Amino acid sequence: MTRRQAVKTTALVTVAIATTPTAIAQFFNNYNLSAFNAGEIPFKLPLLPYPLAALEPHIDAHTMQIHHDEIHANYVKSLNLTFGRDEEGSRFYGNWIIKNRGPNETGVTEEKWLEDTLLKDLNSVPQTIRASVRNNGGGHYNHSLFWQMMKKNGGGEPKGELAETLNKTFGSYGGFKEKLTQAALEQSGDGWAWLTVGSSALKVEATKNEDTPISFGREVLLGIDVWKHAYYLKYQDNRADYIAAWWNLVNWDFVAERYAKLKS
Ligand code: MN3
Repeated sequence: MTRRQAVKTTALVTVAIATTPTAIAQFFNNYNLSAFNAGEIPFKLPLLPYPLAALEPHIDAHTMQIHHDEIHANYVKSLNLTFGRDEEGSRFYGNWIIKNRGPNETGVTEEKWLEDTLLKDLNSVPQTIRASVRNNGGGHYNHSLFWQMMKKNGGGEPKGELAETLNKTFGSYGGFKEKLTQAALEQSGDGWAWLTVGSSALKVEATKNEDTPISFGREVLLGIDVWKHAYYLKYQDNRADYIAAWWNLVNWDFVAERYAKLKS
């Protein structure tokens, strides 16, 4: 997907949400204005943990700028539009939201709520907003992790327990690398390839669009975005070169920490 197409698609999503005011109004007809502060932005775009140019030459600054500042930002914006809409500066939420979350009362962030409740149980999300939560919420979750899974001068091989488990599961680190590379190459169209952990230990898998493994009972350890917006400017249609370059960025410390936290 070219940048123009990506922007157009995102714009269509936004328009689709904004042009169904009746459905939104019906859904939010008992909204409680007092539950949220005026001007509050519930879901937030995280800052990149490094400058836009930090991942060069593997991923260029312009791609990062579009990817983070526009594409990820649009997921966040669309997600916020899904749960409420700006009306003269104030934002309102439906009773369902107020009943089913409690960030303001409990200190649980919107992002934690998205992860633990919405994405892990998409069927519990009202049908009116389920597709948006799946796409925009999945996009927000996936990208928030993706930025942290990379770093300047990353790459190499993992150490410690994660390395041992990778060896045990895939025969060797090389075996794992080949499997994830293959999954990333074979994902047709937009999507992601992942290393996940769950009851059946480590697994390499792929998802379409912004579907995220946590919606299918898995936890994410590492993932590569193979949407064209992630590489098209620099690599055009050569996804294989992008994937090969991406391995030089993997933040294994971050992945190992997640593994230690999630394996039990
Ligand atoms: Mn992306």
